[in-house]
Amino acid sequence: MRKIYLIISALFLFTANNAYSQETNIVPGNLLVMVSSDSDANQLTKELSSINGINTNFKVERILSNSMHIYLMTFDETAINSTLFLKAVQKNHLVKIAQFNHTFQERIIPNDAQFSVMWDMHNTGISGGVVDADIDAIEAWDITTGGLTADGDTIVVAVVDGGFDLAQLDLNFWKNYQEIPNNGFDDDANGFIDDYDGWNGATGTDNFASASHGTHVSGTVGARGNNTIGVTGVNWNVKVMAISYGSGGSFEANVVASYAFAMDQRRLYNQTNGTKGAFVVSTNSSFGIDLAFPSSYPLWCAMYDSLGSVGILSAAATANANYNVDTQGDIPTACLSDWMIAVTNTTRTDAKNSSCGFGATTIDLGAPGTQIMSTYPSNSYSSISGTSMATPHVAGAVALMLSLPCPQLISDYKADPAGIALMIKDSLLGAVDVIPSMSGGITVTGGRLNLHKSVVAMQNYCTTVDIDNMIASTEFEIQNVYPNPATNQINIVYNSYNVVEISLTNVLGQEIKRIKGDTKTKGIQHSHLDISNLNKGVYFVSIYSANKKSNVVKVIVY
Ligand SMILES: [Ca+2]
Ligand SMILES: [Ca+2]
Ligand SMILES: [Ca+2]
Ligand SMILES: [Ca+2]
Repeated sequence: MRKIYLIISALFLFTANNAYSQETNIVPGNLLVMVSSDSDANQLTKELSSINGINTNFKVERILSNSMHIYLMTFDETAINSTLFLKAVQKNHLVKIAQFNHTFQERIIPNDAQFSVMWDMHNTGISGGVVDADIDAIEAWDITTGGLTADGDTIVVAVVDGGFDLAQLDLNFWKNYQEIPNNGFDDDANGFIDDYDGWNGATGTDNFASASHGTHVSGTVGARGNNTIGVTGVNWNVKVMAISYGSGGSFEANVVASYAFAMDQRRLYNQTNGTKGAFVVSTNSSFGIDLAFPSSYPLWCAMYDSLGSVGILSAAATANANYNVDTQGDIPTACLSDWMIAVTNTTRTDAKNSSCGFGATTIDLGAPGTQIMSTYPSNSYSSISGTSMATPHVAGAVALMLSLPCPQLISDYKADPAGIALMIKDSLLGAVDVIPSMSGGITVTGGRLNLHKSVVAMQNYCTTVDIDNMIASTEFEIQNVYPNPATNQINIVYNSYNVVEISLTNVLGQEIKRIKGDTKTKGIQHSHLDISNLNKGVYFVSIYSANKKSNVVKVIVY
């Protein structure tokens, strides 16, 4: 029995450390605490001078604001787990707000030579632009600039396009190191012979024409950031998997073959726990057919569900013509797949480009796509326009969101690739900046991509995981939420003898629902919450009584 208890304790501690592990800038033994009145600070140190018999050495270090009753307080971080202690302080009745003390640096602008004209990332008003009509990339890069996942996976975006200049020095292409190139043999037994540099769905080789369009799109997703040369990708350190549907105009058959390569690589990665294949998290598609309807393209549209089933989202460019895709059609952006994100084109003034598609039910959001500076063949750079240029901002954003050092996010994604992919999409769409040019029937969200808010939504996912259970509390606590994942209704089991309210929030911290709980007698209570009208994604349940808040439990709605 004792052995089991020890194992459970170890698991809880592991979770506790994970929950804040993405915060590398915590000052050890420091807390910032806001209390209700001045006398409360000393009272607080008395009440929490020991926890479970451990001497915390909790002290007031100095007053930070007299008028707001905010204190810098210290504790012995060698004696008690910092996360546990913070939770205990947060739960104390005298405390309004408590948090860790953090170090910070000056915000860094990347040193890439062309960055000053990259209004899409950071709009300073250059060339008639509007200040901050951008994706807030600088702010996002304060949190993460890319790199491996928390579990050490190399993150890959599959760019399906005509051709690529694989030798562009500012680009960072995926290679299949399990495959020996040009020996006529499928060395890694993944079903593709000599697929070393990527895949050409038209020729069945890994040879590509060097084309400006695919080279430009690849740079927006993931040009090497802060390397002094050229441009800065949305993600500074991500692998671009080059996939070609053939040069120039092509055939739908080649599109299907191209997507199948990305899907097979990710499926193999999932099946082999990362020893083979590739961790493709998004495709990018900057091509399509104007004024076409999904009914004639069932296989093409079905590819997005197939990609989604293994955990891959697909960012797709809508038409470069000003018409309503809802009624007049477009392939692929009228396809109905939940895993496809349809993108239209905004300008440096946050206007809608005058030549791009729209649709209140089909086109999810806008992203910068007008006069976008990115990589060109032969180590050159060029500014061009189109929905093609908007879409890779979204594909790069998905990859950046997954680069957060958040073990919980990655383990959840690996356990449920399709479900967490949808959560990531919902988080990105929920994080847009709502702007007039994208509202009023133009897009589903009414907004333009915001990279910073998208990354913050993922951080919220990480930090809101349930760690409160570790503090022994028999008075006021959610004990179970079931079923989980859920689709129509959740049942909440909690312990309280006061009238409570049950609150449901999304990953952005916005409250979606609040209902009165069924509290009759002291002890265990059961309440139901209707969730049938919610979007798929991740939500958090907590209960309130007067000013007390319970632990938080994560629920997946599918
Ligand atoms: Ca900005
Ligand atoms: Ca192979
Ligand atoms: Ca080979
Ligand atoms: Ca660069």
